[in-house]
Formats: sequence, C-alpha cells, structure tokens
Amino acid sequence: MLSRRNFLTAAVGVAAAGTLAACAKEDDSSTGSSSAGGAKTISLGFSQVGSESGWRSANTTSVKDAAKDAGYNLKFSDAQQKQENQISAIRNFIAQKVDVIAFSPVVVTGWDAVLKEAKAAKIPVVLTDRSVETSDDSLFVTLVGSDFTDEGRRAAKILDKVLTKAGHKGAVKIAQLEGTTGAAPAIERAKGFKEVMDAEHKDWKIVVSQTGDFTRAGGKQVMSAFLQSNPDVNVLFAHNDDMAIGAIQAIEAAGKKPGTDILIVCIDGVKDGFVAMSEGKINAIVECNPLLGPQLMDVVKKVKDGETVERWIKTKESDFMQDQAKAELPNRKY
Ligand code: GZL
Repeated sequence: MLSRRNFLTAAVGVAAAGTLAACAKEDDSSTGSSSAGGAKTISLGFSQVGSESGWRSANTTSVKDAAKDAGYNLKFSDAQQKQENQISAIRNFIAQKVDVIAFSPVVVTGWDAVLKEAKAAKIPVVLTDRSVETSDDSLFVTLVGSDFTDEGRRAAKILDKVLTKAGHKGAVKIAQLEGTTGAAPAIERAKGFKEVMDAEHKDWKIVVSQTGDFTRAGGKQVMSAFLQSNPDVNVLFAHNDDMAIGAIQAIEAAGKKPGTDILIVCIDGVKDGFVAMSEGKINAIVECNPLLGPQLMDVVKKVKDGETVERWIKTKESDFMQDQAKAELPNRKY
C-alpha cells in the first residue's frame, strides 16, 4: 500500500498498449473541440469504484462536474464495486489512447499487471481516493485523497470525547462495521482506530467486527446479527455513515436507542449522516472529503504537461460532535 508518509516527487510514468475490453457501465462525456488557445482537449479515463454510498455519489458528481468545468473529454466507467470491471475499463482507456488514466481502486491488491500495461502505453496513472499496494512506485504518479489511518485515529479520539460527554461508566464494548474487505479505507481506518485504542484506551474492547461493504443494507444486516450475538455492545464504530445509518435501523428494530443505548461514531460526513446526528442518533462524525474533482483535474493537467507533482495530495477534513450537527447541516455540500 502506498506508504502515505513518503512524499516523493514523482516525474510522469511511461506505459504500454493494453487490449480492448468492455466496461461495466461507461459514459463518454466528451466536451467537444479543443480547449481555449487551440491546445488539444485533454482526454481523461476515469474508473470509479461504484455507487455504494452517499460519499461515492458525491465523489462521482465532483469528478464529472470538475471535468466539464475544465473542458476535458471524460470517459467515465462505474465498476459496480468489481475489480475485474476496473481492470477492463483501464484496458479500454489504454486502447482509446487517453492522455491520463485516473481511478479509485476498489481494493489495494491485484493492479500491477494492468498498471504495467498503462506504463508501457506511456499513459500516466493518477490514483484518487483509495491507494494500492505495489512494489513499483513508477506505476502511478500520485494519490489525491485522504489519510484513512488518521481518520481511524480521529475516530478513536472523538469516541473518547463522546464517552466523556455521555458520562459513560463501565465497560466499553465496541462493535465495528468494517468497509469493503481489502479496501484501503477499511484496512487503514481499522488500523488507526486500534493504534489509539492500544496506546490510550487499553480498557476498550472491540467485541465484534465484520464488513458491511460500505452500504446501508450491509450495515443493517450485520448490525442486526451483532445485536443477536453481542447484546451488550454499547458502542458502534462504523467505517462510513451509510453503514451507520443502516445499523440505526437494526438498533431501533431491536428496541434500543441509537446514540444513547449504543453510542455511534462514523466516518464520511454525508448530509444524511448529519441529519441522523441532529436527531441524536449518531454521536460524532469524522469527515472524509469526497469533493476531489477540482484537485484531480488540476493534477491531471500537470501530469499531462509532464510537470512534477507531489506523491500524495491530501484533502482537508474536520470532525464534528453531535451538538454541532444542526448548525453544520446547512453547510454540507454532499
Ligand atoms: C473513502 C471512500 C469510502 C467512503 C465510503 O475515501 O473510499 O468509500 O468512506 C465509500 O462511503 O463507499
């Protein structure tokens, strides 16, 4: 996985021809003729994870709007959370000889072969949102996205504030709803949360942990099972708001009060998460900014022009306690 601490200055990578393959769901929002000043319109191939959450929908909108504003010819593919669809889409972009390929890898492993094909085709690759595990740093130029490990640390730190504010006494028994198995945010958020637990809260215990695949349905289904197997759970740490929102339905169905009987901390900061928090059902939210489109288009232009870019372009994010929810809700852009 990208060691997010190393800020190497990367030159543009080189890549080779791949084979043409169909994509899951693709749209080609060409913006027509060349951009101002007669320069050739930049063609960008973008492979999106899917449409699994509110965060993802906001991320897609940000990418499409920013590409349109930049006058790029965007070839967009929705992989429906399947790695094979992303690999096919990338091969398709190579065959179409796009100027730059950008994608959010659904999981961290299994990318070297197709990224080597892009390198052989001399098409630079930009990662956005999620990172990959690779031993060859030349296979992508940069990552535009959040520090998920730090988001996990922030979640544990704000949970400490939530417990204090709630006047919690006694055991802290945590249920963890993990993101998609093998995805960078799932791996790194769990790691960051555990790092703070082990260092500062040795009395806390994660009594049950399972993936809800970042979806509301997954969160509801898994939380329902958690409540059967571990009825004494009193904290939920969900890797995204959507799973927390699904879990709230399961908690209420079990006759318990989310935000009171079970304290809830989650990550993303989508509007529906803030609505639930303003209703007292979520106790704190760690923001993960999906509005990466403008930063991505800026980097794409620099990479296309062969400029040097930082190895990791981080997004800025905040954290919110329940008593901030009502005031913050009107400000939410996603
Ligand atoms: C995080 C992103 C995650 C969100 C989920 O950057 O990859 O995927 O936290 C989304 O909501 O499904």
